[in-house]
Amino acid sequence: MPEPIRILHFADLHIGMENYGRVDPETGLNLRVVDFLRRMDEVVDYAIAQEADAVLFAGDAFRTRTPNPTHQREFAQRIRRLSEAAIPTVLLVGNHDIPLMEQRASSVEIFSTLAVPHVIVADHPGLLRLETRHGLLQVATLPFPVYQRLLTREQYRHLNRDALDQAVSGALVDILGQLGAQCAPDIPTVLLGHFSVENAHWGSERNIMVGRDVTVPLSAIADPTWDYVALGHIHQHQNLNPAAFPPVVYSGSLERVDFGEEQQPKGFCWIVLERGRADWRYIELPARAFHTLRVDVRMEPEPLTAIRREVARHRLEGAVVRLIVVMTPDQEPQLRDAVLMPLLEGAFFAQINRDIDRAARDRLNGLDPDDLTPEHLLTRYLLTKGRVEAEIAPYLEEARAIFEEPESVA
Ligand SMILES: [Mn+2]
Repeated sequence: MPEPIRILHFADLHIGMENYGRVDPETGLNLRVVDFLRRMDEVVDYAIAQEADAVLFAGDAFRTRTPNPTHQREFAQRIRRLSEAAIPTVLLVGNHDIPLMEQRASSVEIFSTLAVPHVIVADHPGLLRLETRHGLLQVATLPFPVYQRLLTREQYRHLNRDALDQAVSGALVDILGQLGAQCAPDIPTVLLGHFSVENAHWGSERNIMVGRDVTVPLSAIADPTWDYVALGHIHQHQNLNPAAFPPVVYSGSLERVDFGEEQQPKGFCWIVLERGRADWRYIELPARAFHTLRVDVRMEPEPLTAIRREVARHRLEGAVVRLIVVMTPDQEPQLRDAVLMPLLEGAFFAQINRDIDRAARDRLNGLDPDDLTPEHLLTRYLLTKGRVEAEIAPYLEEARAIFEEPESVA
């Protein structure tokens, strides 16, 4: 019997996320970037200490497709540690890594250009055979789908958006079939992908996604051709095939990007793999905590006491904190930042949002927001931000695709 292969699967690093941070004078780096890099250190430490046979990164290394040289250096230093430990490491290309023009380089292509030992960049669909310390491992790679590459010019020009999504989804299913057919049947096999799977639970990031995002049906990937499906793209960790084989797993991101991820654990996956069998577990990392404190003081004779009470219920030390206070216009003068901020002392980052009773309805000219469609609300919002009607159409067009999404569970 061959010994099983031990694999570390992680995804969605997004180095360069700086919101809620500030510059650290010692390193010159934004402290939130330092958080993300610490998590990557923990991943690399774990892989080396546990003698991983392979590391599979499921895409989105940086926040943007043009990361700055400092962020590139920090990422490369950590990949170098895996390379020096002779751990085969696959870097899959996610949507945040893809150049706008096909001829240009992805943000991780430099590793293949320099032929960094043991590091493989996967920027197109394909089948890798990795020689690990515990034998061969097959890795089928499916990076983020680029419409222009998967469709013919004719299709791309003439199909409407729903038909386009259908066509791309169909193309991906075809590619999955072809990759599966190339696999040797007796070798442990992983599918490594960066895309959305039907019925996956989204956190808030769906709201900030722009552009197209095709969805692959779960039935197309929950196939025993694969012993484990390692996914990236959605930041919330989840197994989409919990009752059956193989596991279809989003490892999720390593750090919280915003308050939408407040409730999500953050970490990576460790898999002990044999042909026909995957024992895997989720390893949680000490990501920085996010806390939303919401206090409605409109009926409170002593609003400050009510706020103090809510603050005392949370551990704010080192956390990113937002305090939302629902108040009346009369209460506003006694609840200024100078009064509230000291209550949040010890937080890593604190922000105060005042939700003043009158404001929302005034901007809506007396209309009840509950009676308005999302399109109406977005239009009103853009108008109050000084946009003219003609500029609003493209926003609505993009937003409609989001509004039409079925209610997300997360
Ligand atoms: Mn992504």
